Amino acid sequence: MSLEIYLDLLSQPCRSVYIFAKKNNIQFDHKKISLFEGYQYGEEFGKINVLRKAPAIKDGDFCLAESIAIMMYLAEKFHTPDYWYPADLQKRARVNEYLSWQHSSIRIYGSRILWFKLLIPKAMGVEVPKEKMDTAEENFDASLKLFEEKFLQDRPFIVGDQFSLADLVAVVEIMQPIGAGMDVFENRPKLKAWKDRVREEIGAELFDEAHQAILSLQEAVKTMDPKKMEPLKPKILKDLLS
Ligand SMILES: N[C@@H](CCC(=O)N[C@@H](CS)C(=O)NCC(=O)O)C(=O)O
Repeated sequence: MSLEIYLDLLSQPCRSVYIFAKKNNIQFDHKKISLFEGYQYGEEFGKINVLRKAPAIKDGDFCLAESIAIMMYLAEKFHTPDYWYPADLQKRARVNEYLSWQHSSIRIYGSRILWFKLLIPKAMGVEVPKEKMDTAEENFDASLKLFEEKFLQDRPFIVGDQFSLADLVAVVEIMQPIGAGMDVFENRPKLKAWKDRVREEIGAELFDEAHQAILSLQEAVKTMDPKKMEPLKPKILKDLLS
C-alpha cells in the first residue's frame, strides 16, 4: 500500500514535509487538501488525523500527524542522508534545539502575519485591530533577531557547515509572510544570504514550486469566493482576534 501524504502547500509544516519527501525521492500519493475549505473537519480526514491538522500521513495502516514527527519517521524509514538529522550527538541536538523552539516562535508569528495582513482582511472581510498587527510584527521581528543571533550566528547553516532539517523547517516558516507582501529579507543581509544557500541546497526548482501557492496568494485572494473560507472563519477569528 502506498504512502499517502495529506498536504495543503499554503501551510508551513506541509511545505516542509513536501520538500523533504520530494528532495529524498520518497514516492508518495500526494493528497492535496484545502484547509480553507475545511477538508480537515470532514469524516475522511478525521480517520487519518483526529487532531484535524495538516500535514498527516497514512503509511499502510499507520497514521501519523505533526510535521516534525512525520519527517523523522520518513528519515528513518527511507534512510535519508545523515545531514538531514545528523547522528552526531551535538549536531543532532542543534537540530532538535531549533525544531523545539520554532513551534511557539517563528512558525506562529510568521503565520500570524499572513492571516493579519492578507487573509483576515482580504479574504474574510474582517478588519484587524492595529495593536494586534503591531504586536504580530514585533513578535515576528524579535524572533527573526533571535534566529540570527542564537541559531545562525556566523555559521552558513544552523548546525554549522552542513544544511539540515532545521534549515528546511526554518526557511519555510520565514517565507510565510512574503505571501502577504512583506519583504522579510529587506535589511536582513545575513538572513537573505542564508535563505539563498538553503534554496540552493534544496534546489531552486523544488523550492520555488513548493512556494508557488503562497507567493501567488495575494493574487488568488482577489478572485477568491468569500464563502470559501466560511468553514474556517469562526475558529480563526476566535483563535487570533479574540
Ligand atoms: N505542529 C503541527 C502544526 C499543524 C498545523 O497547525 N497545521 C495547520 C496548518 S499550518 C492546520 O492544519 N490548520 C487547520 C485548522 O486548524 O483547522 C505540525 O508541525 O504539523
